[in-house]
Amino acid sequence: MNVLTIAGSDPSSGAGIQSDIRTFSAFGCHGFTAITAITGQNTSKFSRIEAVSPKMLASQIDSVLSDFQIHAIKTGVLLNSSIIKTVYKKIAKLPVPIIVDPVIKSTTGGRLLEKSAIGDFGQYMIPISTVITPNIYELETLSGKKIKNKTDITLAVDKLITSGAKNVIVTGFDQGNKISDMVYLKNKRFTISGRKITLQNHGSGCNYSAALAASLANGNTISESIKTAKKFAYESIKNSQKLGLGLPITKNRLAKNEIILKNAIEEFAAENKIWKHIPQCQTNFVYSKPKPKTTKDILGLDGRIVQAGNKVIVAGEISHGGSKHVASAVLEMNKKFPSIRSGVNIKYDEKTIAKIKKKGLKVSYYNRRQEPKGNDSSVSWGIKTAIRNAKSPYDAIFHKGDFGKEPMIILFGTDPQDVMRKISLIL
Ligand code: PXL
Repeated sequence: MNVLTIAGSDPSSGAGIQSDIRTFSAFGCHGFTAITAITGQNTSKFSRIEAVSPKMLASQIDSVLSDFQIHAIKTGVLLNSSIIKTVYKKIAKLPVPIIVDPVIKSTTGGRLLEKSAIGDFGQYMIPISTVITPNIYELETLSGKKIKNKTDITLAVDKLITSGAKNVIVTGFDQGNKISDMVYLKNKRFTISGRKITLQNHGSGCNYSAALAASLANGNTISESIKTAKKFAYESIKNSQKLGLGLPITKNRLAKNEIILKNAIEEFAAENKIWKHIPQCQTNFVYSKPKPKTTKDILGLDGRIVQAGNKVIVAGEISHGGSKHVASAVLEMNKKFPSIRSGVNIKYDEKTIAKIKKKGLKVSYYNRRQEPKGNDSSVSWGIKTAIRNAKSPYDAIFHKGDFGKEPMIILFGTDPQDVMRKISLIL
């Protein structure tokens, strides 16, 4: 599919059109560009920005639109009123999704939208957006409302909706150790929370909005594209590289499943006091490809996450078929609920179960004493028994052991990040 980005040039290639092209490629899309402004910047210093002439911008957009069918458009830096009006004239009537990333300032402090243009941005760009993706600062600027809490966010978003916004995603609402995107779609509102990465970086905002545009161009729904874009931006930050002297540059890549699992295992091992939750038979963390047939289709550690005093050690490598026990549990869960592809086992403790319930997670259990004799896989039988009457997937399943069998909890999720989100809820 074909995606057009109308945005600024960043010679350090961390943000702007250079980054957008890489993101579009990662989604198998061809990226087209119309440059609105040229910046002089690197990973530590923003030196200069100059807009191109409105005529030059119009010529670029015309050149692309007269030759190619475009399936989605993303806008980034628009700098001033004449650029905004030119973009509006050229794209307002096109029947394609328009993702508006209302960038105002760069992480390194450069001004990307002049103060005098904020009114026109609201008047022209907000009504033509299919989705607009402000961060908290951008939402405050566009709505004219100070934001201190969730209620303020909703009030500010409602103001953008009154100005013509259809779907609004407020990115990066910081709540201590988690960070949330608050999603306000035409027909539903929800929050996606994830674990905060402390790493500052150059390019993550561009990655998110470009991934959203590419996923929409590929024919996915807004809800699906939001999930994909979040995952993409998260992994791009996790795998960012310090190429220059300043901020790391994001990776713009759909991470391979091995890397997604490796990152989650590292996070798991770094959790405060996680050693208290490692059972005697140790821990494994697994991630399956879609529609697994056997445990060989599921990635896991061929060693274990091992408790060593007040620490844990990650032993072994990630490989297909590396786990038997947790992988069999995920395999069984996935047969009934195909969205569930990841899991981790932790030590059974009544307090942990109480916390799981208190956080609103869905939990079930099975009784190993009822296991039929001569059964091939205890855990497969157990999970099958525990979910027999389930209409939706469980977040956790436990058993209380049997003679010589250690009790255990297995946490499940759609992917390793989803499992880690649940881990941080209950620790
Ligand atoms: O990340 C926002 C952004 C977008 N586009 C360009 C930029 C920046 C931040 O520096 O330079 C061109």
